[in-house]
Amino acid sequence: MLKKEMQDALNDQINEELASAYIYAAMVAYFEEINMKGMAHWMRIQVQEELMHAHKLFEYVLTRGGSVTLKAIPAPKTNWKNPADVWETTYKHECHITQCIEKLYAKAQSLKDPAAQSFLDWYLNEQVEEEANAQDILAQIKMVQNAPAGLFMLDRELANRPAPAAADASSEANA
Ligand code: OFO
Repeated sequence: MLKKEMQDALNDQINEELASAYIYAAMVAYFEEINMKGMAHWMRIQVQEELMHAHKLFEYVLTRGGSVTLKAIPAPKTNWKNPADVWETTYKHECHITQCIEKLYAKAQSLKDPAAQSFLDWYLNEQVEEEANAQDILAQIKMVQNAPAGLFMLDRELANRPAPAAADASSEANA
């Protein structure tokens, strides 16, 4: 049985993941508005990833006999200075989520809940990938942001991000 303190912390993380999906959905709209179709595609996949992160937590709380409490999701920011600004926001947001997961893991340790620790291992590993993805794209966009041809090429490259089902299968196979 899940302790209430752990359950509440997991519910907070469900909210963080749904808020992440909302933030990235706002970025999809921004990229579509400025006609960066590849970046919009990348962010659409990211929205699906975040919903999957929320879903895994949701199911875990229920599987452990806990209660899921869904809370309000804050309205996301909806405009940015330029594409680099969006990727900077994305990278910082992923660093914030990593801190949330680390706190959640520390709570599972302090509450002596090894099952929750084991469950959260997946999220710790996922955050390494999430931060690295955002950091790589941010570094690339900083190199090309004043060169339209480079920006065009990067946008085309980001259009190749695979659908989450394929991405998850490979991350689980590598786990
Ligand atoms: Fe982007 O990792 Fe979940 O929130």
